[in-house]
Amino acid sequence: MNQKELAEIKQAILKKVEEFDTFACLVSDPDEDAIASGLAMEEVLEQLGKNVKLYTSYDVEDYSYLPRSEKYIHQDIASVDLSIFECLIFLDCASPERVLLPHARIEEFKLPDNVFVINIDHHETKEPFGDLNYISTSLSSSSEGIYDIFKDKVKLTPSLSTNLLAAIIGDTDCFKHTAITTPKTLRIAADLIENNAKHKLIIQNIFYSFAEKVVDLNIDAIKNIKVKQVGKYRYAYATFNPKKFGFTDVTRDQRALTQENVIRTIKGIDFSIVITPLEDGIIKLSFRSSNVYVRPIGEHFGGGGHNEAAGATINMTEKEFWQKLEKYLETAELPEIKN
Ligand SMILES: [Mn+2]
Repeated sequence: MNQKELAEIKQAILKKVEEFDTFACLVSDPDEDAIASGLAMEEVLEQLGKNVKLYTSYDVEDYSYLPRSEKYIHQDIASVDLSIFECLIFLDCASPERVLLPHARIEEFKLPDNVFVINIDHHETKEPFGDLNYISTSLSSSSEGIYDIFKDKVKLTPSLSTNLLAAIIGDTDCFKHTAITTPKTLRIAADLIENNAKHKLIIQNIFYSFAEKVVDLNIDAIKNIKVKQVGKYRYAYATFNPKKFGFTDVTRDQRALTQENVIRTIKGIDFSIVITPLEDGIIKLSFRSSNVYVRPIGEHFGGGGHNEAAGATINMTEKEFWQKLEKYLETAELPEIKN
């Protein structure tokens, strides 16, 4: 979407938000952007005098440092009656089933009729699912979308500023993802810090607060990193074993030590892959670019995301996945990253 379209959608969203009274905010599976954007959106609506409920299908205990984190209702969204709300606001979701638990994502998630859907996101999407979609891949985060739309309508309280900034720092990996860290993103961050966002609290909690068990989980994955060449592409990969360490799943933040700080640093690779086998034969895939875009790989496995960070949830064995990947890479043409 271009700037003119976004400006029009912004006005349309503001009008609809004014019109409705009851809202549910729904967020993607946990990362700083999803969780903190949900909290920011909830506060925006509360400041505007609306009735709002904020849901997550996941345990978000790791995000309890975020202001107002107690606002989350932890309930499997597949079991929430969404038809009682006038308006649903989806945050950070490339598709509606992103709000569900991984095993429920394989099937389509049907939204109730007669409920208005607003979608604020920054993932590449072929067919946006909302009635109004504020989506741009040039946004650092969904949080930046909330800031764009509502900044002039609400007060940037310390809690709102902190949540908006946590989401931006999370998704840019502290401004290291150059493709999404624009001058505008940096200006917004400056504005949020000027408005008393708790910068140190955010940095401490995102980057320097891993539980020992999470470090052990990462050490295990790091020990198994391998590098392989298939066709034109050289990639590094690792497998997480959540079960071995008493986890049922591994969040993006929990994977970060391996994914952002070790595997991605290997010189001469085009991209990296981290896989996480879950229960019931489900595997979560996560791809990160070094030299080529990985979104096409995510899409090949039924997922998607960003050009430089993509993922998918699949129902196949590890062996089947690696075979299918190699077959794909033998003839794949992945665009090079130019910036
Ligand atoms: Mn995001």
